Amino acid sequence: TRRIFSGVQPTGNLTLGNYLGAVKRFVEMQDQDWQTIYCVVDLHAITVWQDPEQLRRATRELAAAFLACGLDPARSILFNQSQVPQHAQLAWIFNCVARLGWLNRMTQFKDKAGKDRERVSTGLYVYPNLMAADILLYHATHVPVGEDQKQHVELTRDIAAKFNNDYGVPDFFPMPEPVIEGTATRVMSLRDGTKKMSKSDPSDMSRINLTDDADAISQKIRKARTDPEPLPSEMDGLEGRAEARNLVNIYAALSGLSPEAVLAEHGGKAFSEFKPALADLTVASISPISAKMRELMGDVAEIDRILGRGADQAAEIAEPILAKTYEIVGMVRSR
Ligand code: AQP
Repeated sequence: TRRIFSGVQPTGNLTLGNYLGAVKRFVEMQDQDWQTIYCVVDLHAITVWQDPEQLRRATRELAAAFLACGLDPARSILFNQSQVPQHAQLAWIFNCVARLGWLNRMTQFKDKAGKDRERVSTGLYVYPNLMAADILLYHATHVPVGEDQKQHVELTRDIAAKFNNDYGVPDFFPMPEPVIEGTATRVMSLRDGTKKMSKSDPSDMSRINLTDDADAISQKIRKARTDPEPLPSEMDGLEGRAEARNLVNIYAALSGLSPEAVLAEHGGKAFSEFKPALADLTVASISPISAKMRELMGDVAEIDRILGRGADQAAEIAEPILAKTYEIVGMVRSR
């Protein structure tokens, strides 16, 4: 079987980027021929400071977002990472497999650490090793992610290959493939077409949150940065126009049309005309999800039950794989 694993950090409001690039696609995959395992990666979240109360809320809210987007706990495993301790256990082994030089090349660390590298947590640095553990703990074969995570999946393959080679177990860990598909693998900031839309961008105007109401969404799209030219009718007319391309891609992803088809329909229009159409489409796509999320958040105990059941199912797969890993490495297991 093809087994999918992917995770999302409970670090605050989910953005349209997380939705289109990740959650929406994850849910679509449960309808195909995959075993799907999705994780709210709370251990990853604390690589940067999280207020404990906020973290608890964000964890449940992210689970609610998955459910609101159509994730079915009968067909997919949904759980939060810290309830399956094998993630942290395998990550330690991988801390001893991955090389410092590999981690030094991770662009996300460079971006997130910024200039003040001496002061970031060591967890932020070894984050990719924990991500490798998340994936390999289930012998997952496919990892749906946005563009920004491609390098981390490649590192996961390097770790798997080195482990298999060092311990002489050629096929123990599979080489997982990143699955980066669709028109919204990299949704950009509404304020700067060269930066990705991100939960942690200091400007709320740069992103659309799944919890934004219709007015906020319309205002953010109206104020989104664009150039003064009308939309082109063909794709090559988007060359060098990052902001215009981004809005077209968002429209395409939300409508299920190709970007070409969006341009065929809207080419020649000024942004003053295209933006309201995009805002209407965004509101129509997002408001049922946020309404459902609010409803689900009214019964936190039920969300916790779903996460707990998911953790039990996940641990059932993970435990034998971790036990085998310990055995391969040479850990004595006497009880
Ligand atoms: N802008 C984006 N476009 C498409 N996909 C995106 N993803 C994130 N941003 C975009 C995808 O969402 C999944 C979950 O991401 P994450 O929460 O684990 O962390 P991230 O990639 O670091 O996302 P953020 O929103 O930028 O969070 P912060 O600000 O906390 O770092 C991943 O599959 C990712 O590719």
